[in-house]
Amino acid sequence: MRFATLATAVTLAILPVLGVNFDVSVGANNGLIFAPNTISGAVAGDTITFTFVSRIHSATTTTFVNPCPPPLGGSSSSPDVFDSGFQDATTGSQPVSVMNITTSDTQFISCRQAAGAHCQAGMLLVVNPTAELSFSAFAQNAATDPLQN
Ligand SMILES: *[C@@H]1O[C@H](CO)[C@@H](O)[C@H](O)[C@H]1NC(C)=O
Ligand SMILES: [Cu+2]
Repeated sequence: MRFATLATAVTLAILPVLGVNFDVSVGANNGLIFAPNTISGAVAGDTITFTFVSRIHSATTTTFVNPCPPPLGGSSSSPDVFDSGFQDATTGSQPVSVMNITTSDTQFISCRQAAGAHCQAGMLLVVNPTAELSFSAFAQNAATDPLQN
């Protein structure tokens, strides 16, 4: 018993602190969507695992004000940016891309496919939304953001 307790204590001591993973389906039901389209409670050390399930999409960090095309802005206080690149789910595989969360600030993600047309159509994700920095406000900005040429 004593040995078992000691072994447990040692095992716990050497385990790294594990973050939480959030799973996001990209292009669920063949739609121009991230599902879910908001994530709350994400903190540094957490991850988002994007699984691309239809068409060809990206998950790309962007800004609240100019969501499309994504300027790879990250969050205002974090220089970290993330871009999955274009992931092709049309050939039978479902590519996976993992984003490391490095801040608990609000972060904005969109798909940059079709010169930002997917983004304009609402293919958007907000991490840690607030009352002001909400999904609907972000989507409103996206809908009127000019397309990339
Ligand atoms: C995320 O963190 C892991 C572990 O530190 C690292 O290996 C990986 O390259 C990071 N991924 C990105 C996209 O930065
Ligand atoms: Cu897309």
